[in-house]
Amino acid sequence: MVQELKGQLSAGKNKFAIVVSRFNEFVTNKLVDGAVDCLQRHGAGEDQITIIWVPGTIEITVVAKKVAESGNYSAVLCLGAVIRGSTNHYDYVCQQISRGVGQINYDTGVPAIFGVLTCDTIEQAIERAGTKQGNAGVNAAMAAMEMADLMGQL
Ligand code: INI
Repeated sequence: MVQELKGQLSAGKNKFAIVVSRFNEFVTNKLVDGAVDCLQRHGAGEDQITIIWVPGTIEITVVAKKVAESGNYSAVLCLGAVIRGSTNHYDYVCQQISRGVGQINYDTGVPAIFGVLTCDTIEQAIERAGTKQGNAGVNAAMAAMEMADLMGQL
């Protein structure tokens, strides 16, 4: 019989850290609200969720890596909002965060979830922070629960 593994969409006894950027806080606040609400609806108690604020998206990875290495969390949600401006700064921030989050996964073996919006306009970001296109914080929370549970089965 073929063995098939799938993570449960449940918080279980897992602990989740949310590392979130204050830059574009009007958007990232909504991502945190969505993530926390989703985790709690799937059984997480307050003691299972830790929210850590950092100045900007660039600062997420150093903190998320330390959190992952601590061994105290089953998954780390990285939440931020990068919105294109009139210079190419956006490209550098996007490059750093996508590479950094990937690296945390490889280096620590703790699932680091990429919940960073990378948008051309503020409207696109708002659409993905609890309006037309859902909430990227909710998606990140679901991925975190599924991965935390799956990693426990391996
Ligand atoms: N940080 C963000 O989280 N989002 C952005 O849109 C953004 N832009 O475009 O500048 C941004 N920049 C700040 C960056 O993350 C660092 O905090 C800063 O460079 C200091 O290291």
